[in-house]
Amino acid sequence: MAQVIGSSIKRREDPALITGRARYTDDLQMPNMTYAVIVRSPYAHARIKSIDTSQAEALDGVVAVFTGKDVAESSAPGVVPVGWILDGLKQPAHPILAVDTVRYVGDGVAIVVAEDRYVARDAADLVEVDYEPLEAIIDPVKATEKEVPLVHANEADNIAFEWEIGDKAKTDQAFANAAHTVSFDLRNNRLIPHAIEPRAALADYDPISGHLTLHMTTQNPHIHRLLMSLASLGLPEHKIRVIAPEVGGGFGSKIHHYPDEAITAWTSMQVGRPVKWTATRSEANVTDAHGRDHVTKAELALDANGKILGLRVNTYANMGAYLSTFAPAIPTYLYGTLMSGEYDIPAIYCHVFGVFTHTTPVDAYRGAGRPEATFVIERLMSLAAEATGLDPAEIRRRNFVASDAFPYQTQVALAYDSGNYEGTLDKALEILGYQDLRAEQERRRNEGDRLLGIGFSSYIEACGLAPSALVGSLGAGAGQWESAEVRVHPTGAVTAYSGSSAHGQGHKTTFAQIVADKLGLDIENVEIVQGDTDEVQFGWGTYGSRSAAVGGSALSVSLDKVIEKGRKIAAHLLEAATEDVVFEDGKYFVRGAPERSQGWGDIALQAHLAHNYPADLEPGLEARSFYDPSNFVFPFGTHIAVVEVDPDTGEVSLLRYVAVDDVGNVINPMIVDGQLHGGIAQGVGQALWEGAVYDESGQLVNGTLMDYAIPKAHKLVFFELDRTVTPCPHNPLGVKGVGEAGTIASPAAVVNAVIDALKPYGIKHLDMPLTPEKVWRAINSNGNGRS
Ligand code: MCN
Repeated sequence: MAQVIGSSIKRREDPALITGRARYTDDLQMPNMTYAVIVRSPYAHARIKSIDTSQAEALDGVVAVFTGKDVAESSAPGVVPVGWILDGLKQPAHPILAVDTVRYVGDGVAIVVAEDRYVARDAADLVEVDYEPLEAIIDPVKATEKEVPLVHANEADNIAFEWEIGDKAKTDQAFANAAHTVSFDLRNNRLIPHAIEPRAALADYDPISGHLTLHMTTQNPHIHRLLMSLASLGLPEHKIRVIAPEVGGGFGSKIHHYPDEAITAWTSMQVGRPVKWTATRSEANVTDAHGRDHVTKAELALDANGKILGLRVNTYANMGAYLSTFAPAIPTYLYGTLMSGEYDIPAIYCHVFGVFTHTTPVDAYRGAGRPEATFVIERLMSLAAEATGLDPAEIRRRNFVASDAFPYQTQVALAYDSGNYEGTLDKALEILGYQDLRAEQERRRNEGDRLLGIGFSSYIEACGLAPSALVGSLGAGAGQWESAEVRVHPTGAVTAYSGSSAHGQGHKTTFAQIVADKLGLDIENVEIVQGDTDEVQFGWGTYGSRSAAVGGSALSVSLDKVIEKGRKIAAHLLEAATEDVVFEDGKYFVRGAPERSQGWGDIALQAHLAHNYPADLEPGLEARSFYDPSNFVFPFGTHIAVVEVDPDTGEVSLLRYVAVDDVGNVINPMIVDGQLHGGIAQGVGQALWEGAVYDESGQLVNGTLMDYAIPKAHKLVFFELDRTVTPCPHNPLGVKGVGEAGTIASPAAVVNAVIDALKPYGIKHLDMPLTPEKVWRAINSNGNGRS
């Protein structure tokens, strides 16, 4: 039988998606349903003097209006918790509706419920909030200074936490001994996630049974059930059912526990009717947790041969007005620990301030800390190439962790599982035709043609977060194992329940491939169920590119269990010893005698009939596993961007993009390529076009798609992808994650390419996004411009 794992089976999800049959939260209708609109602060910082809801309440069709005071006076805890605690972390209260102070534009102050969404919208405009505007602080560096507005008045300052990793003294010593040092200051631009489907919730509280059913746009239904129960609603966990219907992308933004879904659920409990809330696009842009937003100084010390001696990084991470669910982990354990990149670096020190400002909270966005770390190290490597006169490919090669050095313990906590960094670099150079391209670059420079730039990013990422005991010791309020239950039906067909929760990644295809491959089944006989806390055993959900490595492994372990049980039944039927029975291509037979066999379906039927059956075995064929890996997985690769810069306009065009990735064994090559395509596009977006811009008063000035530029297909190129395969040594499938790889690698590749193109102008660094205006000004500010 053909191997199913490793085949580019078409996504089983797509027919429903592309024919419009898929049902998203906002498509759902319930009898007696009402619609909610959340009234939001137009100020970044203000005191709420009073709220008058009387006009809104008087509007025909309005069911109820609630404010933060109503929540505070109810029996519900009514807060949004923090899910990752660092030493010394400030944890100011975060109510699900603001009570006396608003802290960012978009902070919710009231909720209006009406018979239809248009009445709710009109009534929201009738809620009169009397604000006393206060001075806002937006810049994360300024926010740490003295005499600045405090985001949380009862805290001493705006520093949410201070965190460090590595050895400062040893790193300082490395710099003292260096033949070359390079440094740069950077702003890693703030990004808005822009999942195609905005966040939405449909809460249905039944006052008789006390049960709440909450359909919502979530990447992790069980986490949301837990936090709704503990922190927001105070309902017993077993009386809450969270369901993720079709979810139209998340990119991290649907991990977090937001006030909005909680207040929707709380409101349904008050009115005793179903309540639906769906964010508008502009609302999503000010309330979905943003990503990145670091201000960093980074320095690299090297010896005379271009070998790295030390790396020093100081970062101010903008956390926004409140700590979002996993926000404290992003600029710390998902950032500082990645600083060694693919390199053997003997001394590293990374220091981080997490800072409150009057802006939208910042949390995980595709890559989450790892793109920021990769940007630091990969820009430094290109600056170091320049300083040492080495080719950017050569300086990387000189510093790679050798392929025989795994497992490799870095100076910043992580132990890389397996790798072959030269392998991906060599392959990428070959695909690119590197030497010819450099010659072409030289020719263009000499002939005054449009500028050509070649940019490298040899990245590593840590994903498939684990093990639970370790992340717990680092402050996680979550486990990082994953669950899978396999139910074999009497015909041998299988329904598998996974604690992962896909929202675009194609688990219904890839997880079914794992089942079909292991059991020798046609994939049509496999169904994957996710995203419903009443149907699926507890699981931690989908983020951190963990589902294949952790959720897929849990599934594999459960499959091994049902295969093992089947072996006992087969041994009984074949009148052989269990250890002599083998299972291959969906059949059990005595080793060496395949002509007498029991098929998977025969065994499944016998397990249910239990007529001719081993005496000491229970009937039925089901297994459940909770898989807790022994380590993260560490995918890696080399991405190379080739750009053209028009010196007259500053316009950057992407000419080629070569990506050679290694994600271990591959379950579905087409899905893996698709994940890379999406990720690369998002990373190119960060490098060239995207960035949330706040004015001094805290208004998000580009909060609509008219002025926030997300990548468009015609601005991109056909990505040239290839891979090497270095299996993960510690999970049963040998897989590593791929969901974020493209986003992690690509910003540095593109920026390195643009700076390479601008070399004749002596430009060392420009902050993302590299808009035509920024590039044009840089060219002209050095007096070299042609205009
Ligand atoms: N896969 C595979 N072989 C591998 C690794 C993965 O075939 N060696 C397959 C998996 O089985 C899965 C897909 O590739 O179908 C992605 O797997 P994985 O890397 O495990 O990532 P997750 O499924 O955990 O998805 C999370 C990841 C993250 S963190 C973000 S952010 C992201 C991403 O996935 N958001 C996405 N991809 C996205 N894709 C879509 N369409 N929408 C999003 O919001």
